[in-house]
Amino acid sequence: MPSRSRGSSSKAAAAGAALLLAVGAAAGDLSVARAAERTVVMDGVKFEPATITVERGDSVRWVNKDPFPHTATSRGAFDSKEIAAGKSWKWTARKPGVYDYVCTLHPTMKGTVTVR
Ligand SMILES: [Cu+2]
Repeated sequence: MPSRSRGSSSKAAAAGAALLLAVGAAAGDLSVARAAERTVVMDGVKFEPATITVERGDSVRWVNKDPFPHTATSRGAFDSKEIAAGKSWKWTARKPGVYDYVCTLHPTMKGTVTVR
């Protein structure tokens, strides 16, 4: 009796592990296929590209190539705070909409992220 119950519980554990593996692999494939990372470069006191459209779930990474800090700030939506020279900051787009943003340090620096 003890050996029988031991046998069946290890069988169940093996089945559970196989199921977890299968679910994990499927989720991994989905995220690789669907979530993209897009880059906006901050260079010459400009966002390049200034206008970008992404899919919900994608992320946008701002990369500061200027030798001084910038921000990517969309009131009520996202705020990178100061991104130092040579650094970057990433935001994941979770909600569809049109997000106008500025650099709070250089108000002539403007951009738009559209999330579909
Ligand atoms: Cu700036």
